[in-house]
Amino acid sequence: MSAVGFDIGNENCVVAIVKQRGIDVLLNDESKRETPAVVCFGEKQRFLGSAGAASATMHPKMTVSQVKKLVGRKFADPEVQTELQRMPFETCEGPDGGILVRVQYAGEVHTFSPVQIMAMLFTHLKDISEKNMDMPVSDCVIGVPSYFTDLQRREYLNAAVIAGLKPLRLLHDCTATALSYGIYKTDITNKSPINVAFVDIGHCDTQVCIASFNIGHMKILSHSFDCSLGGRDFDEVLFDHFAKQFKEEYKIDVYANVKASIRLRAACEKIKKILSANAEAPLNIECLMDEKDVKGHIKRDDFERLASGLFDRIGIPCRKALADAGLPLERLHSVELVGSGSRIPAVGKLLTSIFRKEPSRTLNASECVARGCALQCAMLSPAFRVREYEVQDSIPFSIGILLDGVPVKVDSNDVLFPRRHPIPSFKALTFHKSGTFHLEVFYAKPDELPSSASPKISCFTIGPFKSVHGEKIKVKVRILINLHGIVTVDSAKLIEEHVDGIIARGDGGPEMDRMDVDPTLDAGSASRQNGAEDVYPSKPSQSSGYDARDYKSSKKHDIPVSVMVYGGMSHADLCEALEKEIQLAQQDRIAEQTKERKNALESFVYDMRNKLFNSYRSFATDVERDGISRSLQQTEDWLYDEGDDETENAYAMKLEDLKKLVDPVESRYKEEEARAQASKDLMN
Ligand code: ATP
Ligand code: K
Ligand code: MG
Repeated sequence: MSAVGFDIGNENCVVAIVKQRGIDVLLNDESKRETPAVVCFGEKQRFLGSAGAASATMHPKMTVSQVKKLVGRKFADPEVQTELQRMPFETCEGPDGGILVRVQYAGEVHTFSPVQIMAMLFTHLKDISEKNMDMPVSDCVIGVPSYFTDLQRREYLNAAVIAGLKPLRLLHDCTATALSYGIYKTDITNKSPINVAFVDIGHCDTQVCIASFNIGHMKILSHSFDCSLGGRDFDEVLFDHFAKQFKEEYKIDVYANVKASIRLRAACEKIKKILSANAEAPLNIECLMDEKDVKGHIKRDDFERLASGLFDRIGIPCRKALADAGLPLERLHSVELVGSGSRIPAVGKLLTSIFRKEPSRTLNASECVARGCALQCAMLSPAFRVREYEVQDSIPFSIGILLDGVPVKVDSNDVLFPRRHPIPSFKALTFHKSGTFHLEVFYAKPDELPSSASPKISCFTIGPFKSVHGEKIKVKVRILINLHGIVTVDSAKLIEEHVDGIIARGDGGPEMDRMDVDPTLDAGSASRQNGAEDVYPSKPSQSSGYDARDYKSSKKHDIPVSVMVYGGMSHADLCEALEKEIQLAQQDRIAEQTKERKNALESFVYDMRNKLFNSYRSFATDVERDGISRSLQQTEDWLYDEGDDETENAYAMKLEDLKKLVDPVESRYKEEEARAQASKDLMN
């Protein structure tokens, strides 16, 4: 068993695993700790991660990146349209209004949904971990932005399933970071918790959370974000600056040229990084477009001035997180800065002015999310024993429920799970119904959502069930916010009872936020009947918190529950995507193996030619040597000609044939070697 954590960034992915003595970040094929989040479609196979990134400038249209931004979104969404305009690959609208990426692959046009592309990245990361650990990997924890909607979380899970992974939890990026900070924090006394702000500036987004650490326990007090502000926006500022400059100076329009744009953007990202360590940076691109070489240069001060609007924006989620947590500044113990986008020095200065504390960089800025995820995976996996440590996260957006179209009110409030409610948690609602009914789950406060997210989440159908003579029956429905932060109905029970005035009560544990709700939750009925709501903290209590009468004379029957997720993948879609991924992965494997076989044949030819005229020389007759030599030459010619693009088997057969020819010579040589060794041994 293994415990793996994945951080899938817009730009970089990181894989961490739990080892006996701590957590390791795994190296990819290029021995790097970060793997580009890129999928490239080649003529015969896909190139994933670093291999994909290597081809980005060569085959921009076949190289898909930043797909994380597209998961669970609609093609017509104006924000998506702006995103897509920046991306060099082709897209179109899917039949369900979703996004489809169109690529030329293996001589045909293929379309893939963002979930499928995401699954390809997962497949690659799974591969990296399996190669490193030399065992199959499926249990994992995956980092997700805190602003991900229910749909985006479900889509992530689908992508993981397509890749053959089993996520034990989707963990908010900042929570993972906070966990990798808190578990090692040993200077906490039980007197008062310490509160820490975590600011993560990535490539496309900025996330902030305030966490409170106690002995053996951490709690997220607030999450906030700007989901369209990250490192790439700083690149864009530089890009605009130089594109304008080049228009005047060289009369070229970089915007109008895809390849030139990609190259200038990449150069700007480099300049930005140089400016993090230097006061100025040069720019030189040969033959950018129209056969013109361009030159430029910029000072850090000028860059900071150009990007001042972006710095102002970073302050907004920081202040919001503080306000939401209800913490005065003096109760903030420290500020931790993570995410590689935060390496711009001015970010530190800005945060110092906001939090009135210089931010610390205690954690590894690019690895902390993956490390926290791996740790959480080990904590959730029965195969590992990790120190008792409770991670209490909270939901980012308020959730409400409609019963057959009418809001279910809790304390005359439309919100069933308010923002910042703990993850996981559940509420049991009691309804009085005579037949199938629908519970519509929605985001109750659309202002809280990222601007283009839909407030519609999902619709649960409870039923069918039978009632005698159309009488209303008591139905108890448990609504769960699961570990992934997804709303589900995890059970619906029909309660047949014969005692009047029954109230089911929850067990008031220390953290219980029990509340009584309007008992007549059946919106269709005017009569008030008895009913109540049980609210449990994350674990339902085993102790007898129920009025004994409750169940004495009641029987419970499970009622079927089905769900329809707005904009989600159907089961059939998922199965089809799974099949497809298996097929593509198989194709990649074949292509890789073929390459290996071809290389093996090629090196055999060179190696044998060399040996034939050196070490094997005296062990072959002239006739043998001529024959072998001729065959080697023929094979070499074949490899450059019609054998350039052959099957794995064809290369293997050729190699076999050559080996057969060389065998007698080789065994004579080896016999002689053995004899020489034996007599040497005898002498000693
Ligand atoms: P996201 O969190 O948005 O999904 P990500 O996790 O892939 O994306 P990170 O790897 O944390 O993002 O950060 C990538 C960003 O950091 C890029 O924009 C990159 O240019 C920027 N970056 C990396 N090194 C530096 C540096 N030395 N100075 C400034 N920016 C840097
Ligand atoms: K990352
Ligand atoms: Mg990140």
